[in-house]
Amino acid sequence: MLSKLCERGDSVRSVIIGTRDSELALVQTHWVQQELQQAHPDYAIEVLQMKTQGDKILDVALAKIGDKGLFTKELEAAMLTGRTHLAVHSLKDLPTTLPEGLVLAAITEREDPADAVVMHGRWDGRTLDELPEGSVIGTSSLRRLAQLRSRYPGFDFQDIRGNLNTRLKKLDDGKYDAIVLAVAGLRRLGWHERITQVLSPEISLHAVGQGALGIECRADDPDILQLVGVLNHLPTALRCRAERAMLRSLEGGCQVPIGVNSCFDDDTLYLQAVVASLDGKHLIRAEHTGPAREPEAAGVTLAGKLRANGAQAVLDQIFQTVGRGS
Ligand code: DPM
Repeated sequence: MLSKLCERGDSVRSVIIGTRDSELALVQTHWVQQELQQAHPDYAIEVLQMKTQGDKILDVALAKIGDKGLFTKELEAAMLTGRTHLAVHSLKDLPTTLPEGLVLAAITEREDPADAVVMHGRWDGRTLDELPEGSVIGTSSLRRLAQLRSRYPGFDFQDIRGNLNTRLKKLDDGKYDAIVLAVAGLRRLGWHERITQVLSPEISLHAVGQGALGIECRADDPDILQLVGVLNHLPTALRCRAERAMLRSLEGGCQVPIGVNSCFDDDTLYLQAVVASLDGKHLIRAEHTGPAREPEAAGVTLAGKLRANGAQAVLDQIFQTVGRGS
């Protein structure tokens, strides 16, 4: 299939990566392009940029859109119609159930998956603990909102949209006292110096798959499956497969306030997770330790423990408010 599609000149075959055209997506995709090109010098690794639905509706609060695969649908259609061979996603933006015919072919080594605070200059040197009541904290993540609201009920949480540069500018303009973002995104875009505090798992459990990239391709494309295999990082893949199995089992989309933390050591997976109500009043927690050779089973068991601790009622309430999301 591949050779038929992309014969180019005598021997060089081109492999086309589809990507969103956001700055972060492009940095991530170019990294993947470089890695693949190094590992497979006989191929020409190319990039095709496109806009997804999520890139087009920037002024609506993400949580209110609630459509499945907001940032992935167009990229997936391009693979299914043969315009591209693979897609690079922030794993946390990739729904846990993929369209028929597509698979998660590789998961790259994870950046620090934690959340980070970027403080306004007027509070230089302070942490969230040291901000006064009423401080305005910018986030559009329901997961961050719920966990932070539980710990800091006195803060005024406000939505913030736009890409990283836009958000940093809104912060600098003085509309917010602090904003919360992923360490991984800030690092990849070269903004790590703006991080004033990395949030510990006690304060904020990260999103499922946060910090890792997911490489998606067609299930019936063995050449590409093999080609992208070099990108798979086993410890990250085991952790993320367990995290995704937990999320899939809870039927929570990427906009449902579910946080997780995982660790892989000595063939064992250590998992902890939280399901939080939007007002931050109910945080249902659970932990699970299990053999890493069955990451999905570990994730499903963790989901079962969350349910046993009362997560379903919290989830039902959230689904009523924001829909099931993606
Ligand atoms: C998802 C969430 C956010 C992104 C929700 C969450 C943050 C939304 C927002 C599922 N995807 O984390 O609870 O703040 O408006 C996103 C970011 C990255 C990938 C940015 C970020 C970079 C980190 C990574 C948006 N997707 O989380 O600050 O690659 O994991």
